[in-house]
Amino acid sequence: MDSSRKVDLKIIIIGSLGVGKTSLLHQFVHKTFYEDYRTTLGASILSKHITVDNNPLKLQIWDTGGQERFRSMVSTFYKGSDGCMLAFDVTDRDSFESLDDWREDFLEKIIPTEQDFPMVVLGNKIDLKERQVPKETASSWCKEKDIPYFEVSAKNDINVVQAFETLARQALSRYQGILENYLTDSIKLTPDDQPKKKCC
Ligand SMILES: Nc1nc2c(ncn2[C@@H]2O[C@H](COP(=O)(O)OP(=O)(O)OP(=O)(O)O)[C@@H](O)[C@H]2O)c(=O)[nH]1
Ligand SMILES: [Mg+2]
Repeated sequence: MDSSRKVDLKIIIIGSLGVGKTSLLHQFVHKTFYEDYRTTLGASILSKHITVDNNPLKLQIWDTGGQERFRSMVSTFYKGSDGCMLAFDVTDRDSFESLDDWREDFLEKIIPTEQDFPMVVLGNKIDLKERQVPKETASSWCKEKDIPYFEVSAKNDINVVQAFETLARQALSRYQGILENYLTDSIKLTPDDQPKKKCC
């Protein structure tokens, strides 16, 4: 691929209320963290330019609100995603238990459904002591589904960049695969395959 051409990738972050989705994105994009909580109403978009394996990328990152009342609205934003971050809070067992629903809902709504769609799981707030989800429990859930798992802290900036880069790498590789298939299909339409026009 031409390394000078910037690829645009749409990344979406989903997960239950208050798990730290907005904080993770702000830490990644602006290197800032706020203790106060302002819930995300619907969705908002941030962007960041990064380079992964010498490939310049523009990430368009969609932050979504975890409130139940936005659930159906949020799912309309899944379309066209190149990668998905599933976030939960390691101090909130319910947020981990609802990961299955978030994942299923996402895979159901992207068309066509791809079981190996680029995804990462983030277990956030590992800086807190009141853990309810052991690392082993989360990583075995992820292993079963073949999804990379990261224990992160938006507050202390632990593993946040690594998680984004892993997802971007997966999303880029899928994107390149789609592009290659598209080009191969175009090449198949050589003049020999065209119906010959009869000369009059
Ligand atoms: N200690 C600690 N607190 C965090 C961390 N990440 C987020 N928080 C706090 O958790 C609260 C919720 O964070 P948000 O980033 O707004 O959560 P959200 O998932 O975007 O919430 P919704 O938009 O309502 O779905 C805020 O008070 C944050 O300061 C973290 O890594 N450690
Ligand atoms: Mg938010």
